[in-house]
Amino acid sequence: MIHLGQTRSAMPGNHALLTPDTFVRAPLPGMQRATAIVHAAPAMGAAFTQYTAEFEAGGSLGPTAAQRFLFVLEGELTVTAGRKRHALQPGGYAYLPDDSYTVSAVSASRAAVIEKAYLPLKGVRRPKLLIGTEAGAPAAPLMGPQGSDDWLTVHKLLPEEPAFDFAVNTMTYLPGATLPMVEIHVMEHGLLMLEGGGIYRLDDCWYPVTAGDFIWMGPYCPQWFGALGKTPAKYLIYKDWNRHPLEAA
Ligand code: UGY
Ligand code: MN
Repeated sequence: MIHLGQTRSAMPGNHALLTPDTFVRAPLPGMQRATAIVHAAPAMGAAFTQYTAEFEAGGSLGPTAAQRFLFVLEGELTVTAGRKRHALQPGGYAYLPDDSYTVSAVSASRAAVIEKAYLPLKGVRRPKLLIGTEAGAPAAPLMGPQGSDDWLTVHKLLPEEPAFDFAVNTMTYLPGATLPMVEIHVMEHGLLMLEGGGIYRLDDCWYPVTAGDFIWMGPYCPQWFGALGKTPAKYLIYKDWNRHPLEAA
């Protein structure tokens, strides 16, 4: 197919929409039989890195100096810590506080990976290894200015403890559900569309979005979403969290 230079991808400054037709794969240092599509990185102004890791059977991630969050999209991964092994299937996730863990693929797999330098908080201990599943994570309707909205469910994948300096949630919208307000906030977001689609407002642009798309929202980027179609729309969303803006700057 000839694209004639057309794409839905856009990078106007304080946000980015990156669609699969523009993804470029390149291994990160230390990856074995695996490659990465780097969606968000300091080069674009983000204070974190997010990529999709694609593994062959037996493939593995390289080391990182940062804390790491993994969410399995397809296949099966093993997180090894000393003699302990944790199997992660689709919807399974892991928070790895440091580099003492290896991540390898049992079969051909894909995972969303988020990496961020840890911001310590005085008097608070760093978080430990955490393994979970989306289905087992606490779920609640989103609270908006008019109260809660049962059409929009949030699964909080990380505990709401000050030790964590970021949050990762899934948000599931029934068809027709919307964010209850245009949000403008200091936190940035990395967002991977997992299912369905709709319209995302980012700053003063309205974009059609669908499963597989990635969105980065910089601090204070106006944002709103409405789900379209006959099936729910779901996304995985990262935000920096629990830290004073003066510390994070
Ligand atoms: O957590 C959030 O800020 C979330 N409600 N933002 C979003 O979905 N764009
Ligand atoms: Mn938001």
